[in-house]
Amino acid sequence: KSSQLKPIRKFLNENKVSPDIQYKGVEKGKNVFVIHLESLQQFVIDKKWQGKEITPNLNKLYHDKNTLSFDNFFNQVGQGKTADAEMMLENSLYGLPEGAAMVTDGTTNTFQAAPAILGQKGYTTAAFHGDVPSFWNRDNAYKSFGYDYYFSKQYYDIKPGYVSGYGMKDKIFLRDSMQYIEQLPQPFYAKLITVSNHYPYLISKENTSIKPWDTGDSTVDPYVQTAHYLDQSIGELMQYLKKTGLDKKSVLMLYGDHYGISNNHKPAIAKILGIKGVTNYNLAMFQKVPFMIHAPGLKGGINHNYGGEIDVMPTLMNILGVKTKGTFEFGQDMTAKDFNQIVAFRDGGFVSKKYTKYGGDLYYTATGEQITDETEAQKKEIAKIQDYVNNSLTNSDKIINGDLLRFSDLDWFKKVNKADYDYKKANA
Ligand code: GP9
Ligand code: MN
Repeated sequence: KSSQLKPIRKFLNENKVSPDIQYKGVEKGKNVFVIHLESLQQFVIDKKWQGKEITPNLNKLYHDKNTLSFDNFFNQVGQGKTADAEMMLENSLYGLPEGAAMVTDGTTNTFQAAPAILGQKGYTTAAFHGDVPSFWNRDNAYKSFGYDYYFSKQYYDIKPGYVSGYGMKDKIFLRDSMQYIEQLPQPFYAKLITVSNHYPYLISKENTSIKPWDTGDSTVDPYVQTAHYLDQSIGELMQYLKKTGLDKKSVLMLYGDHYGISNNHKPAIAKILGIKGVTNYNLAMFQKVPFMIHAPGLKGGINHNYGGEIDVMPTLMNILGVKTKGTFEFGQDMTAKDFNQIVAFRDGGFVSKKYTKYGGDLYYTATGEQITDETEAQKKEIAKIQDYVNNSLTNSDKIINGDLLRFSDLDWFKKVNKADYDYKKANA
């Protein structure tokens, strides 16, 4: 019943922030490129290996005067990995405690997703992915999200050597996606999902231009090579955008979806980070992923606010000047003055400006010093953060598990009708 939404609305209202004025609508009407950087972690940014930058192209973008970059941005995914990232980024709803919401609920639920919202504001929306359409149930979930087009493997002319691991090699995938990008009526919102930097980090000889790490952990060591290749593919994309002039008309949003190196590889992580032992604090900080918004004329700089994937949609919509009044967004505008800076992890852990809780241990976020005997005042502060985290997660879960958005009527938003969409290629 619609009454089930009431307490959730109340919770969201209590935690509302006023979007930042400085960024409000500054990129109104521009094309949007959402660039999914598979498994890319923040620690590789500005990092060298054997005297070579791992991600020279992303580093350049990261420090560009027209890039709003974040250095305390965390992935918040659960078992749904990529799918959870997509759910958070485009709905500001969390993935579920178990499974992948895009799979379990993506076909049947009602959503108020970014592609649908932008589509109704005059955008053409398209997702690109160089693998089978059904991975993570994208072929159904994208209809529910309101994507006009979904270009998956069948839309590409795949030649021998084009595929590695989870799909087309990033350089080829991005290059061959442009024939469709060029045909999209503008303004468009285009999401490009890379895959080459996915475990087990397979890379062919001719694509290799940096040596593997030497931690001795063979699961981890080639990560640096595929990350470097992913970065090169972004470099080539940037060149293309410059050549065609699309860079002047577009916002580029880039994000790493989740860790590539899991917490099961502590000795290797210690070696890569150059630290003696790995604490739960180190592991929490290891969950940082890149997040950047680049556009001509955008006021850039490195923002140090603590935020995460759930906060992307409100942040982007503010920059695009798109109002989403009445939607159920669990994130906040990361550029807002009163941004709460609480990052909820799917297991109930968190990072906040002051405290971090990870693997059951408590730390000061700024220093990494462990807190073992909290004062009464600290206990109260921490309980308040924990309450917010728990309520945020459970309220979001209620929406997805109960398909509650079917009860939300917005006067400015028409509910998505999945039957309006068909992603099958003619004669395929
Ligand atoms: C597959 C790709 C990988 O299409 O997005 O998903 P992941 O294993 O990272 O969740
Ligand atoms: Mn992924």
